[in-house]
Amino acid sequence: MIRPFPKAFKEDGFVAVPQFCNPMELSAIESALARFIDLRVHQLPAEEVFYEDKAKPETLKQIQRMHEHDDFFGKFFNEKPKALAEELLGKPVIGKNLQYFNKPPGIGQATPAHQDGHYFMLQPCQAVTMWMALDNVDEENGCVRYLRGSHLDGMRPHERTQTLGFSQGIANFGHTETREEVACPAKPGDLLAHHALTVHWADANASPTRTRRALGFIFYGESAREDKVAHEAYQKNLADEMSALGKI
Ligand SMILES: O=C(O)CCC(=O)C(=O)O
Repeated sequence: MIRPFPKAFKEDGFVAVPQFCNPMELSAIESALARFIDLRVHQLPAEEVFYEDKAKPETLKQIQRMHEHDDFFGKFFNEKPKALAEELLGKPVIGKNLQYFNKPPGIGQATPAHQDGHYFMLQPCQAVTMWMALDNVDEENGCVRYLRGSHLDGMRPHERTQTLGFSQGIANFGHTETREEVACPAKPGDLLAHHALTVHWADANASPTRTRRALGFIFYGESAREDKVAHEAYQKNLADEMSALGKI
């Protein structure tokens, strides 16, 4: 039996929504994205744009806060994704981030296992992240993977990683996991949504030819309180470190 999305989200900590965007919506997103990459990316602060190799524009891997820099993405973010976030969390939400993710062919790195709530620093930890495929994403080019029900186990200890864009990963991940691992292949327009406590990760892009592009949408429950001081201090230290290493 197919469970309603909020029920699946509550029980599993994630839900797959096939064809969240139709071909017409996707085509509008692709045009806006191409325009954004062409015209806006070079104006953004270094800590909002990451490349696998910053000397090679074709290795663009992440853009942050696109909704703040572009009217199309600002409007889109606050329509369908926001409505779904409110349905899944069962409460009003605030849009926090619209991100672009890519894993360029052959060099796109793995995403370490993590819980988004560790980055968000919220009390209580009520937030939802959505991830919508723009390419065909499968096991070869690094589909998202979840531990089903892991949002029920609370926050796990994280430690520093050397992955640009995912600086924290779960310590000792994989040593004693008991929850079921679920790989989530997706087609363009398919969306995954997960709770901020759900453990997830993705492999590197092992395809020599295929990109692995996606948009991410992050919404916090309106009543969740952010530790802004700690969050900004962490982000600043990280940006200083990345800059000193020549990574951004
Ligand atoms: O694109 C990925 O590999 C991971 C994205 C992710 O971790 C997230 O959206 O929370």
